[in-house]
Amino acid sequence: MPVIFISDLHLSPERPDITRAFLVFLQHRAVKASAVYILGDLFEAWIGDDDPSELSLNVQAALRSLTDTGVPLFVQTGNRDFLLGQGFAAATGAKILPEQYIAEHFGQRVLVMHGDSLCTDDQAYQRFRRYARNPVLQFCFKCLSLGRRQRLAADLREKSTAANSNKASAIMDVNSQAVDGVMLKHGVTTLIHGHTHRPDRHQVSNGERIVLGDWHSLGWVLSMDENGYDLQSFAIPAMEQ
Ligand code: LP5
Ligand code: MN
Repeated sequence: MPVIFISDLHLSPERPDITRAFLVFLQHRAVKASAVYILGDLFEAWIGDDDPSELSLNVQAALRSLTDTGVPLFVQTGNRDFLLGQGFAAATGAKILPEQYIAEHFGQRVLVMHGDSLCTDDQAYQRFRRYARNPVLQFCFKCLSLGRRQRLAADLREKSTAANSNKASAIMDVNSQAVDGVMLKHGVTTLIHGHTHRPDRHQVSNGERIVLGDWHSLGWVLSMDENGYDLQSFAIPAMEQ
């Protein structure tokens, strides 16, 4: 049975088609996997494990159904859902992984990451990242009401979209020295990440860098088995009006 890697679904109430495609994927595909890895940005914005929204509860229930069938589920956080925590892990049965994690399957060691920390040319983002990952700030944020957290998250999303429209595309991609450095540090020849929304397979100095795609009009899945990797996409059907 294959191991499956996905990332950047950006689930939100505005895109019920993607949520539906994900629930179908869990029921028909993920249940046949020997492990499922979600490498960050499962959600468009996660404001805390206490969010009682329909989307949050439905997705957590679906992930719990998956882990109840015995499929191990591993989740990394991304730059949109870095507040996913132990409440989410307890509700879903998922194991939350550190930012850099070595997955071992079929006799291979592979480094998995969300990928945002590799975008070192994007200095404005790296500054924001350090700020947003500050535990004291996160604690203060989680003390706010759900409504205020939602408004702050929406404000951050707006600022991010505006900032991105002024950034060169190359700046928002991974830095090749950062890639080489992290692969050397872990002694791996394969790195799998998401975040950049540029699905592809690249030969790099130390082996291969496989980039997962974001789910938009297409969904992306990387399947690994004893024969290697297969990066696949599929169409996400539109909702009937
Ligand atoms: O996300 P995306 O694709 O638009 O762009 C990312 C980088 N942007 C971000 C910001 C997120 O989108 C915000 C999501 C917040 C949801 C969770 C809320 C929890 C908040 C908890 C706070 C403790 O990640 C973007 C990159 C791009 O990827 C490509 O890599 O370029 O980086 C930026 O846009 C950063 C900007 O350059 C600067 C951001 C300005 C905001 C500063 C306001 C600070 C006020 C903070 C108040 C809490
Ligand atoms: Mn991301």
